[in-house]
Amino acid sequence: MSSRCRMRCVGAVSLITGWLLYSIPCGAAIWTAGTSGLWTNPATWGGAGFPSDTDDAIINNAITVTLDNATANLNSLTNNGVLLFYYGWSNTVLNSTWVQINGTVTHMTNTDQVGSPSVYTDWTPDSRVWIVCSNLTVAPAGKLDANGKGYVAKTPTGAGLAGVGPGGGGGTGSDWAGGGGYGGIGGASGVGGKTAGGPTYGSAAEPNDPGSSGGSCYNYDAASKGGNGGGVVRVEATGRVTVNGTITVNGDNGLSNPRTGGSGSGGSIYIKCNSFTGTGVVRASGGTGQSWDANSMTAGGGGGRVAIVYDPTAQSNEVMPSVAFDVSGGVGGAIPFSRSDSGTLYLTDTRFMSSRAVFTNGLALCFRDSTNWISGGLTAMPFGNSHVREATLGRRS
Ligand SMILES: [Ca+2]
Repeated sequence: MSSRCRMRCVGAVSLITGWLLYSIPCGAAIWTAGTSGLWTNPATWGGAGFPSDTDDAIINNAITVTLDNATANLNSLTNNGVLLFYYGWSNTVLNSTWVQINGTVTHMTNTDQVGSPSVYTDWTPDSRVWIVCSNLTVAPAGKLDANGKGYVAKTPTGAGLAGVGPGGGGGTGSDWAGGGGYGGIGGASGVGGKTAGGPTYGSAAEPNDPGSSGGSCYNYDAASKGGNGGGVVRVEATGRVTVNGTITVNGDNGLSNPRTGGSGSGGSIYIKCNSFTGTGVVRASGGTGQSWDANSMTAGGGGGRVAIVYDPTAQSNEVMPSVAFDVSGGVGGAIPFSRSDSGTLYLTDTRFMSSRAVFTNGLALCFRDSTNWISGGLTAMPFGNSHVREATLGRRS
């Protein structure tokens, strides 16, 4: 049931960020989801309809609302529970002037499992987090979590199975399989690198693809399945995006029992905004490999892709972010050939980094220690494979 806007609309969500005080102005009516269900089902909101243009929507703690179509053009959404984006790549979008994430936002796992690795047009993604807003705030306890929601690995059936997605890892080995690729190449696996990791694909400046899965091993069961790729988070904001919590689209680890599936690659995070700030974590790392025994080493998944695109003038007036970015490739099992490449982090310019940072055509790679941005770049690992590299951006936890 909706109700008229009261003062709590402003007071409950006021934030102080640096010297800036801002709050969510009242919309036309407040709708509160107190029952889990579909966004478009009136029962979710008390039975009298669902949020329409210029309204405020609140999802209560412990309630899951499944977004099954585009929302109206809301004034605000305050999510204290779970907002689940259902299938509908081109129409399932949250439209809201103000978005406050205190709980969890996620999406369905992508379903396409038919196609060839390395053939981009074979793959049709069907679920992602997609937010179109003016201002988005992810509170310290809030999270946009699409870990393992990209392309899903196949269960072994007696033959080696390639990974799923444009960067699916190889699956020809009896005891090992390659990691999925995306922003970075997936790790190869096996003595001499017999089973290849998956390739890179997609855009660094506007990433919008799910991560790919690792391959699955020959003649073993579900316990040797590859890891799924990471999912997709897309934010288009005309104002400020503040990330004090976490945004993660990591690939899953390959399973190892008794043989090994390749790990999944990280997915994509694209944030286009006027300005960006916060103290949280943005991560699209590949899954970590496992070691069952000396003949069974899983490959790591390649890193995903992160792009933060802002207006340089607006950003120059913004509180400097201390967000940690991580697009690392997953570390493989004990055999060093199992390592993978890091992914890509794209930023509009160099202002987030010290003068020591390394840049190539707008692509920035850097580390952050506990207090400062420091330069990083890639470290070549001396294992005789030109694309076997590893890098970590930001802190790992
Ligand atoms: Ca397909």
